[in-house]
Amino acid sequence: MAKSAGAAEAAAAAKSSFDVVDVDVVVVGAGFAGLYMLHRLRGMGFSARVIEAGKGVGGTWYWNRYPGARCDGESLLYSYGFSNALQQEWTWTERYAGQPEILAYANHVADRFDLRRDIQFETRVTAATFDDAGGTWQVETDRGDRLTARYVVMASGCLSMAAAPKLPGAETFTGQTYHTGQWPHDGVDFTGKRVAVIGTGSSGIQAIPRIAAQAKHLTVFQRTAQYTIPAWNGPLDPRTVEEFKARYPEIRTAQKNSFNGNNTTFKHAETFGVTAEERQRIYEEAWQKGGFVFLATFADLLFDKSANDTVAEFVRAKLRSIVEDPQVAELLTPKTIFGCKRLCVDTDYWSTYNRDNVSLVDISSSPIERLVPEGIVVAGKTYPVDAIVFATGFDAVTGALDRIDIRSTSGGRLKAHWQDGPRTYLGLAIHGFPNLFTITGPQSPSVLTNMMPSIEYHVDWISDCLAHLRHTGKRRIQARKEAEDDWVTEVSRLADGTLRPQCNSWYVGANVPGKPRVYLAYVAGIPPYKKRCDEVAGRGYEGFVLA
Ligand code: NA7
Repeated sequence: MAKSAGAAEAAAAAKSSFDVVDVDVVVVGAGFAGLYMLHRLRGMGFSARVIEAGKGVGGTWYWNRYPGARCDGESLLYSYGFSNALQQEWTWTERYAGQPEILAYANHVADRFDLRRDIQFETRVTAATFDDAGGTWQVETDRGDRLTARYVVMASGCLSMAAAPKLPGAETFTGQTYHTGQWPHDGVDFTGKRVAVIGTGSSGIQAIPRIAAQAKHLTVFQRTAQYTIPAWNGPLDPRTVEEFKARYPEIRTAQKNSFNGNNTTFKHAETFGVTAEERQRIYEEAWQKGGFVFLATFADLLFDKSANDTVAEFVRAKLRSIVEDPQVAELLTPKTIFGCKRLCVDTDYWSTYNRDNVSLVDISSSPIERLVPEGIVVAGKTYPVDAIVFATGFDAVTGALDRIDIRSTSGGRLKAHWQDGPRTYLGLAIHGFPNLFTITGPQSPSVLTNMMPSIEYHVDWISDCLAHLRHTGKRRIQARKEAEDDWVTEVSRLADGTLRPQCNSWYVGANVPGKPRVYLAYVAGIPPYKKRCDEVAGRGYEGFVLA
């Protein structure tokens, strides 16, 4: 979306490619999933090639460089646990790491484990075809490479395909346009500029206070008001870091077995099991702690609407105490189910609306009509701006897979197989597409959890599976149709038992016009998921055909 792509990157686009390669495994993507997958494959003696669109490693943290970009999970837990040496030598500086620090960490990992020599950068995989007769994948790239591999692992990310609305008149707008997920690498200076931000999800909520502090005027276009909890971010106390390092092995084990990979446990089972005063005290304590811990107050918050109303009203009252103008406060007040859309974690978001240079335009009932040369038109009124920031999110979870023409001679096109929504077995494999694995794919816990332990679990499961195939002399693994059918049913049944599918979130694909409305993740948490996947492997890959 950004008009200034950066001269350095354009120049680097002439780099040579690998032409023809024959490897055991092609891995798509060099984010945290691809890096660890490559490390494991190397350790097992498999030859591998990683194909990465960016000029560097880091995936989502390579692309999302907008002001204020920061992880909403705590840094001491949002990091790899597979190497104790790594976690002892790396020291996080803030409670929630900013994008530059996370990207530095990804680069450190790539260097420390000497991963770059098997990564082909600035290359996009365009197609992957499984030849049933030969039992191999042929992978094609936008540079004309053809790679042959026995296995393909999609480590292409859950939030890697930026989505922006196609607005009438977009080509007439004379200012600059940016997308938070494709931010220019040399940064953007908004000093003296009139800026519009469209979108108030996690990215918008992080960027808005920072842009407001720099721009002459900021106009926020909000379609849905969001719940957001303060991060209370700050420097990490060195003693806390040392304590963590001393206990890391046990902390990582607990993380891998906790509900969402963050070692949070529900404080109370039932919202109405305590008095109203006690409830208020619990919510206040969670507010003071900040971040996602808020969702761990009562276990029934995402099951019982009246329970959910209590937390929603607590957060709305906080909003009213922060935002000075009652009309603005009313527009900012979320009306949806608390935690149904992804909860946002912020620094000074609501108080930003007390600034004189910030205004809010409600587009919930009257969407943006069009862009004109000087700005944005809503309900017949033109808002003149010099720059527009699209904080409009991603074609989440399935977008990065859909953009590749994935086919097999017996299964046809993946897009056709998924026309009514993704169909997988365990969120790891797809019937009709042998020897293809997805890391944190649709219908796994993925985006509802801390991605790092979820990535590590999937990479380890896939690695064990490949080792098993090699050990047993098998060359092909494919999910059975019945196993996939059952898993698809199970994932929807679990989601339908909660309040989660009841709002227009990216978890159901509602942000992308025409995307089938299907809950994209497994909602029951890591422990039952892991148990199931471990059992499948323990029973000789039950539900798969090995040949
Ligand atoms: P999100 O969470 O999908 O937020 C996108 C925002 O953009 C959200 O407020 C949307 O409103 C808004 N949006 C999307 N399309 C439009 C159009 N056409 N017009 C107006 N507004 C629109 O993306 P983020 O990048 O903020 O965060 C993604 C994830 O990254 C996040 O959940 C974390 O996991 C990290 P809507 O709510 O759909 O009405």
